Amino acid sequence: MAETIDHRASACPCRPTFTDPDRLLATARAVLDRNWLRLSTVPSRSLYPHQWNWDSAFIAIGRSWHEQSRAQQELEALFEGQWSNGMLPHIVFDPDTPDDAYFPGPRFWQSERAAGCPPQRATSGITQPPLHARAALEIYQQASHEPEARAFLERMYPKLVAQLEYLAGCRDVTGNGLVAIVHPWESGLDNSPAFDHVLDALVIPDGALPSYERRDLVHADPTHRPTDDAYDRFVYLALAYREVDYDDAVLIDRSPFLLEGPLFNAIYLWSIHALAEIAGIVGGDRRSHRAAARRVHDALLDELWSDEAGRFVARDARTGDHDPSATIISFMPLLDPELPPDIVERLVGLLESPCFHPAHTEEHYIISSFDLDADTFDPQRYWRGPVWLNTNWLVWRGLRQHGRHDVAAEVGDSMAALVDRSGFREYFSPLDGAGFGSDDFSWSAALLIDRLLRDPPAV
Ligand code: 9WN
Repeated sequence: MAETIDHRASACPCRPTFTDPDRLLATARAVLDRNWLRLSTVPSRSLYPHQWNWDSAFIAIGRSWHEQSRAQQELEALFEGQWSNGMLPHIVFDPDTPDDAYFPGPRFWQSERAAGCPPQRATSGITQPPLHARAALEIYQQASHEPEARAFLERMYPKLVAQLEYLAGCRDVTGNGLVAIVHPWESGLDNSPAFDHVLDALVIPDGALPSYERRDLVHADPTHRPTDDAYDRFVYLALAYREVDYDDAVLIDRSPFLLEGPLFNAIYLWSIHALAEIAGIVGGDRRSHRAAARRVHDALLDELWSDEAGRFVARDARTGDHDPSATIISFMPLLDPELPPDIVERLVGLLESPCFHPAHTEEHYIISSFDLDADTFDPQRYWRGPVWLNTNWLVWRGLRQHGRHDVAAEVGDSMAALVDRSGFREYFSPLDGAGFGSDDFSWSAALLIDRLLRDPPAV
């Protein structure tokens, strides 16, 4: 029987602590098993009963440690929904799940209106952060059966190239190398305060919204989810894209929401570097990927780094305005392996400041999704304050990449401590660790597996 280790004994009293990593690991694997649906994993059986884009990349990374074949299958199933222009949809709908199990479902998106949607799969019409090349590479690196993993990479390489070429070709709207998102759902951080300044200015014409029923509120407390007002904006923007049959050229000409953000672009850059490594394994052209990475790196620093604020900021590609709020996206360029050391230091300083580090009370957790000192900080409402395990994991990986293992350890330990306290919830209060949203949430399980196995807690 596995020995129970109490990490509380050795840790500083104000550091997040947890017990029995073996039990956490076993429970995480059981969550992923329960959420496996024939060929892929649902984020949650209740709230999100289909396959989601960046969720699947996180899930595949977690699975890569102990089940190579399901990890590969996860990504291959997702790419069944890829459009012929390379766009990888943010939802690939399960054909056997009723349309009204999730809103907006396939009848809302009408993906068949887009010329390139695969005929056999209904999908949404927008994308999400492109973590998949990184996930594919990590599956290869963890694989117990190398020839099978190499064949998997050979199948995936052209699809991953197409995905990233779509972004470079159709979403680099200002020609600076950065990719713009056209909808808050594309960010993965739907109601983040980072989008307030654009969404608050959005005027929805009378009669432009159909009546619709939110399904999320059947499964979750309304005070923990985006407001109805935010949903109206999400639905209105999705309809505007649908009305032009998901034609990027037309949309980009008209869309009121065009945002170059540090999270989407940092993940894009991390994946371009992964693609260069994959190219080296399967005999592709590494140099073109390295050149693409250099361009995104330069643009991140030139366009999205604010020396004055000491953080990365989102930019409205239409007006050039920068978002004034301090949110979790500020840290994401830590994923850039070439981020200059002085900028890494500034970001570590921000992470340790009162904006993201709750006062040293006995119980507190990092990293909140929004500035703890902001007037509108809300510890319970979705992306407007709670800690999420996926954003912690991205910052944790970024810090480790830059050799900041000291700070990374606190971020990684918060992940385990939150799950130890509240289970595999979707998000958590940074103030007391209470859990919200779905339980049995897949990426919370998958990324905790990666955290515990990549950096095993000291015995
Ligand atoms: C809309 C599935 C997804 C995540 C997103 C998260 C949430 C959907 C929703 O759930 O968004 O895509 O209905 O709220 O914000 O990051 O991919 O887990």
